[in-house]
Amino acid sequence: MRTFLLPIQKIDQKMKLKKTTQLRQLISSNQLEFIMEAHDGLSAKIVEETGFKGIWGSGLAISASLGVRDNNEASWTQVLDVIEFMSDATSIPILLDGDTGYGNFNNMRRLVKKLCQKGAGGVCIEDKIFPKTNSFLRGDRQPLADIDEFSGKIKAGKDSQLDDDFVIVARVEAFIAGWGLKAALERAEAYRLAGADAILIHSKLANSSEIFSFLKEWDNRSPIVLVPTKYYATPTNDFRQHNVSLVIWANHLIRGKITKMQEVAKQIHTDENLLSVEDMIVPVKEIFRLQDDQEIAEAEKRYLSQQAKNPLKALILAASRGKALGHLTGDIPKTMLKIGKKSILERIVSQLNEHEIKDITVIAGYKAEAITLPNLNKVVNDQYDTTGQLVSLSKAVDHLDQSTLIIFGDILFKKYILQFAIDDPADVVVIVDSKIDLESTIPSDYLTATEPDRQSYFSEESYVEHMTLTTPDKNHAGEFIGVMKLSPEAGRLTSEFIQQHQLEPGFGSMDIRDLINHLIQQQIKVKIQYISGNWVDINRISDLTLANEF
Ligand code: SPV
Ligand code: MG
Repeated sequence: MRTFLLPIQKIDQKMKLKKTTQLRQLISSNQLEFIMEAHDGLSAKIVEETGFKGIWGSGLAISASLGVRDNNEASWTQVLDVIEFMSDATSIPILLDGDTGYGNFNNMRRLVKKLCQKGAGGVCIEDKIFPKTNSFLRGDRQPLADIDEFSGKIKAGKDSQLDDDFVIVARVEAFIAGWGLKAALERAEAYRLAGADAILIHSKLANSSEIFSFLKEWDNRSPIVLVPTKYYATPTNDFRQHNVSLVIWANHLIRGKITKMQEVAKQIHTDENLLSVEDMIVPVKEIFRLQDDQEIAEAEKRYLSQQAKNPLKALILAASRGKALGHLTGDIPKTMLKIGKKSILERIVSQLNEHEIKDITVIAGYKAEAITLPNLNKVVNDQYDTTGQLVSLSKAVDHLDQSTLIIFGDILFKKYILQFAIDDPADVVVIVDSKIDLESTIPSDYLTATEPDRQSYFSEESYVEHMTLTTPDKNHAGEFIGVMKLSPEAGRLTSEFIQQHQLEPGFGSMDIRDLINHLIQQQIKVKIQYISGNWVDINRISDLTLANEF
């Protein structure tokens, strides 16, 4: 039988109960449970990863974080948008502080449906009049809802829930408005009979006397929820002993956040620099962790195109002076010589940019400080005068972990040439000019190949057999122009080669052709992309004329 393995994240989600069911279990378990206030996706996430089993979507905290008052100034849909972000960011249930239900029974019906759709676990509504005022403000003057009207609202909510386990908590404000125990009990009982899954009995006293007098009379008729913001000195065990089901820590993250924000803002304002706050706050990478950036990195591996997943980098070998160019390279390396209005290096870089290659590292040497182009990484081979290209390349081995173009810093070439290297999926690709001048007496990187350039679309693929620094002869299939591409695997072999050989005496004089010959010896196929002209390398003053014509 086949088994289908699910990615870990999916298993986690599958194993977790529905949020409504989780919340129902919190109010009906026979132990005291706790939920913690959150007011946005981030704080909700922090609540969950701290270990809380549920979230209080506090009206006070959400309105405060939106910069408005706890008087229904934020519309109910604006609150719902926040709840949606909170719910998406977490896997534990949210009990929304739904104030008065944002209107009458009909508004309550729509609210409950929408909360079910958006993945909340339940809603708590209080028996006040819309628009409400926070219970700790002018409490005595706050009018309470008519008991029947409020009971109808609870019934309407229960009748509209799309999920059997959705929780409706009825909050009794009788103590807040100064009506005393009898009124509180009368209301709580009416709401229980109307179908409320739990009763939140609220108090603004600094001690829990009202609450405990209520609990005594209530006698476990239904689950009880408390918000001990004002009577915070009451030992939690006392709630346990009174069979309280759920305690809400109602506003402590927003208060903690305000403390810290005021402290940090003041410090930066005073200091006019960031030195002293750096140790007071989380590093930016903690934000990325909380945003679960890691997940995107993994998803990219699965979903992005090869090119986007493994973007090309470029290394430009530009350490040499170009002595043959005399005074022209007195103050600058050859790569910075101007051909027309732009230096050779600028031209190479802008070609790379046109191919969307932005991660470019120049390996400088002679007059390295003269290389000042923006957006380039620069590493320096100090021994540029006595060493070859592989010593230069060794300065950038840690760049070879991705597909990499290696380009000599003293060549100019037509745009399509880079495209040939980019498009070829082979592990190692070299660009080879098959148009060679057999009369030339100038040594360069000539090579023999498995197939000559037949200049036909249907030609066999051709691979380098051997590359030598020599003058050309008829056995040569062409000249390596100084553009090659390495796959990550070829990059890894190149790094290994460099690491193994860099302490040996001969390493200092090795060039790219020695690397290519080594890769061939290791049975790595070095694929040729043939071109015919359309490039120049600049070695002598006479090359400058050619380059200018080019
Ligand atoms: C809230 O957190 O918004 C509440 C609790 O409703 S209280 O502020 O105590 O009224
Ligand atoms: Mg509230």
